[in-house]
Amino acid sequence: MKNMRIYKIKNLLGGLSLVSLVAYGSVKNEVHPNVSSLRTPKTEKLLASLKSIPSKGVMFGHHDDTVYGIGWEGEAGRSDVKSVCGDYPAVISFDLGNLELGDTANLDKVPFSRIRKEILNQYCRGGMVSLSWHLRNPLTGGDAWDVKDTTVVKSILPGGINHTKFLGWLSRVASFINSLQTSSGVKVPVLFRPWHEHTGSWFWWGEKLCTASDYKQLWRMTVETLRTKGVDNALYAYSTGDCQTTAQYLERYPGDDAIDVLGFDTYQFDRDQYLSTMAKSLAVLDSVGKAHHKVIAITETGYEGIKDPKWWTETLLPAIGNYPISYVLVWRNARERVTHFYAPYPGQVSADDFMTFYKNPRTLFASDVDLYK
Ligand code: BMA
Repeated sequence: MKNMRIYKIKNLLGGLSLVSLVAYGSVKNEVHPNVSSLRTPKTEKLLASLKSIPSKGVMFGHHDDTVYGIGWEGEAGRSDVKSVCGDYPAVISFDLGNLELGDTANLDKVPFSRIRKEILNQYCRGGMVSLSWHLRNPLTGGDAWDVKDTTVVKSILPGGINHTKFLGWLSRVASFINSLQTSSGVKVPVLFRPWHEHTGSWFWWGEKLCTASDYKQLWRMTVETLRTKGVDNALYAYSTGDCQTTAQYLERYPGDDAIDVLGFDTYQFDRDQYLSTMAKSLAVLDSVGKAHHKVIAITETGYEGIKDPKWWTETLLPAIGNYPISYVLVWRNARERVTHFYAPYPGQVSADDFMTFYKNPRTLFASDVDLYK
């Protein structure tokens, strides 16, 4: 039922499972041996809420939802999803790409000041924000998709020629996440999802671009550095591309002490292929999630241009089935690339079906959740 608020009554400070993160480099370090100092109470509440969400339903998410859409940009309060169903997504994601350079806007030309404001707005709605990071290539100066050189990850690890430079990049990320505060000084929790789709080889941190050990070290260095810089309002998501087996899923997993949410990214190109990939990937994700006691999510998905009028109820919902995923997030409605959209807008062929999807008691939007109470 829509507009049903979800209240959390758990003792959210109990049962912390996080242990201190061990070394990422050659020297063993222990960061914050006192686990309760790693995350703020609100961040712990978010994690507890994410764990309990699957008993209520699946949160719907959309990338860049409130910053632009089809035929508009930057209007306060606007959202293509809201224009269609009257409610905001329960999860909104934004990208930090180019923040590392000290730029004022991200790689998709969204000002970071606006992103900060929208993160606060989503927090006030009781919803969640996830942050991806399509960062530049620190060795070549190219973008995240510059995969010409296979030594990039090595170059930013301890001892590498770009290690110091990369720590500076992480400092900017830390400052941004630390700056997410309400007017009363409460730090706003976010789900940070860097180094995604690493089972493919289209980003410089991808499978064929670094060893499993280097990739794990990259993750641990990232989490440990952010924690050292005072980031206590982040949860961390590990998201592969499609995955066929548990072994493949876990090959580069940095460890339970570094990760809070497990997910994967997969898109529809062909419907049959999508349904079978979703079935395999969800079965793997579900079993790894249970074995590692982690929240699971479909961290990115969608059908570019949503050419199927019934995609939401006849493809996406059946694909998710009864798996206990906390959220499913579709990618952005680009205002600068005509067919590059993944959520409906008024008049789009799947808009009516999206309303049916919205009304389904299992789908949760912003007004259905209150993740920090
Ligand atoms: C990709 C596309 C790009 C975009 C990038 C980062 O999937 O949407 O146009 O720049 O994500 O948001």
